[in-house]
Amino acid sequence: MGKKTQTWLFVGIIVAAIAALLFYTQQDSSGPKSGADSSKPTRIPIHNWSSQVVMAYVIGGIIQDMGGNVEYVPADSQKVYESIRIGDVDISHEVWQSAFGKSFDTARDKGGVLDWGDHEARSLEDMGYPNWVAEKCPGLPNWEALKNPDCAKNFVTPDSGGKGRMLEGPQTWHGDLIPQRIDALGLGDLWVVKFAGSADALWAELAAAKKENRGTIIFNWTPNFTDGAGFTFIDFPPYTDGCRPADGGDGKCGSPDGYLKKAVNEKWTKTHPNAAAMFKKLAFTTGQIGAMAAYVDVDKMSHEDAAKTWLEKNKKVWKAFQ
Ligand code: TMO
Repeated sequence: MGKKTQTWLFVGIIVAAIAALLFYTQQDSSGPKSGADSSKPTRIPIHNWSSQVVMAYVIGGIIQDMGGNVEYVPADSQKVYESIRIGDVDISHEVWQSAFGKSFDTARDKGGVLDWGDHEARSLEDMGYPNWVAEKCPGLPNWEALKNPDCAKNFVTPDSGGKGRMLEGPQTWHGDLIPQRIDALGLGDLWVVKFAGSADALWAELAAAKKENRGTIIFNWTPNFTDGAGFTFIDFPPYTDGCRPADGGDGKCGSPDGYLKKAVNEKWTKTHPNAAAMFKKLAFTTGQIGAMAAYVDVDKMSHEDAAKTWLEKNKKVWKAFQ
């Protein structure tokens, strides 16, 4: 073989090798080989309460640990189920029955959204008070204690027009659910419901009421950082299917002992089978979710740092989902 021919043969082999390499890397990124997840990011929604945001980064961290990619998408907590249905968002990791059950059911029934199972934690979302407030309204936690004008007067604030004030969360969570209920139960002459602009405004109200030693009733939920910190939910008449005005009822009912669910876009389960299997297994307890919130609302960590800390301290918990 002449020197020239040898050189050209060598160049030919190199070119073929590069072409083969390019072909295989291309194959890799253009879709899953059998059993592997697509490299397309899993889009995880971010809402406006602490455990949800921390858990978004926790789940993102678990997926990244499996070699997957993630993207965080700020999203409205009601509209997100339709976004998942049409494929703009891939998963939801905190579907709270009381607040979002109806939006979730509507999207699931249209097709494209799957129920991906419940967390171990049960959920409750309702009006309540820090325990030291009980003495300002004898008869609590029974809701009928609120019928007493001597109770309501201890909850008057400058913006309440002489009525007792209840502070609901942001209106995006439940619309007029609580004002409707207060009216339906005949409490409208004594009580007025105001909306907080953010979850932080609820916690600021707890601190301010304590400092001023005045009564306060706020919207709160469990699992949350307030679990075990002396917060009591008011006992309203029990929830029954269909009792809410949005479901055709008279609205004279409290919130359900609810599920805390996960939901997914159906196509994502096919393009990301490994992440989907992990997410189906993933189920957090009340204590685990409360801790995620506490890192932010008590320890004042950023959501990302809270997630990192949680992942570091709970490796056994999340490795078992993979
Ligand atoms: C949905 N939330 C936890 C704020 O009640």
